[in-house]
Amino acid sequence: MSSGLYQIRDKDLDTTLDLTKLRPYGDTMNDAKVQMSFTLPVKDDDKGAAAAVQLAQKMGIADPNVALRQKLDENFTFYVVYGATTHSVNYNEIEVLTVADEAMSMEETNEYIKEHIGRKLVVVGASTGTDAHTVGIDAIMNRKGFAGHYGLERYEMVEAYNLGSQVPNDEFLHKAEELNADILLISQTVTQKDVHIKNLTEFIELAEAEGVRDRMVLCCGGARITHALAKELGFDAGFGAGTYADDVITFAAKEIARRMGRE
Ligand code: B12
Repeated sequence: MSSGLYQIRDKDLDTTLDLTKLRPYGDTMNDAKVQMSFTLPVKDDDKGAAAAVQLAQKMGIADPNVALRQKLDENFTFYVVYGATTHSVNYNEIEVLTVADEAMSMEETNEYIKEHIGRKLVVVGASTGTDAHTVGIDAIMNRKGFAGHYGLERYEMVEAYNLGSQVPNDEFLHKAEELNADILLISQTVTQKDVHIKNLTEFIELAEAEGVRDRMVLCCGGARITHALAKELGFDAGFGAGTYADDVITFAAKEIARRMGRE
């Protein structure tokens, strides 16, 4: 037993965990506690707080408690609501489509490309359409990389071209063809009104119309992109939050080797 101020005894902990009825963990197993935040376009008063509570109840939150309410403007209020969800999920039945290749280090990737492909790979990336966010694609491509993972510009066996942001799909594709690209990286951050879906779909249609779809490995990424969504839209792979250059170049290099029969 700890001699500190707080003691947790085994008998205090509910150790029953049923993965067929998975619920959030707050203070004890199965207490289903969650916290959520949202803004309502109403005044910061008790009536607004009551509306936040009712909304939470309709979302399946039992005993909701407004933990914080903050006036944003005359007619906008921000709420943090705490409570227990009445829902659960069957964890055992969940299947997720993910990129199967386990990321290699930069050195391993360079060796892999030398050995299995025998030449540098040309990678062209951009944030396309109307999307002005560059930090994501820079994190993947810039020499210094992101969170201790070097970007593709630093890879000996990669020739990387980062075209920046708001690059129209046709311009992006034509530049990629001109550079004889092996791998295309498209970043999409804004998803309002499904603009990313429209833009990515337009890109695939364009690539197919120009007959280059199968000549390149097409990857897209962004905080709200999943591998499943990317596949559904016709891309070879999709990468979400927390991706590093290692992840995407491992997949793309192995995919090219697979296509060449040199895995
Ligand atoms: C910085 C920022 C901006 C800056 C961008 C500056 C720049 N040069 O990029 C500025 C101020 C310009 C901006 C503008 C806008 N923004 Co903004 N912005 C952000 C912010 C704060 C951070 C985004 C970021 O840089 N993340 C860090 C990077 C490293 O993460 P990432 O992009 O997810 O990238 C990682 C992965 O996703 C992945 N990845 C990304 N792309 C790719 C591509 C490939 C191929 C691969 C393999 C991997 C990959 O790898 C990266 C590293 O792990 C977010 C809020 C937030 N906290 O996330 C809002 C946010 C993204 N912005 C948002 C919005 C709405 C806008 C505007 C539309 C606002 C407006 N009304 O004008 C405009 C966009 C205008 C336009 N035409 O695009 C919304 C998007 C909501 C949505 N789902 O659509 C957010 C989420 C804010 C919010 N909560 O509302 N923004």
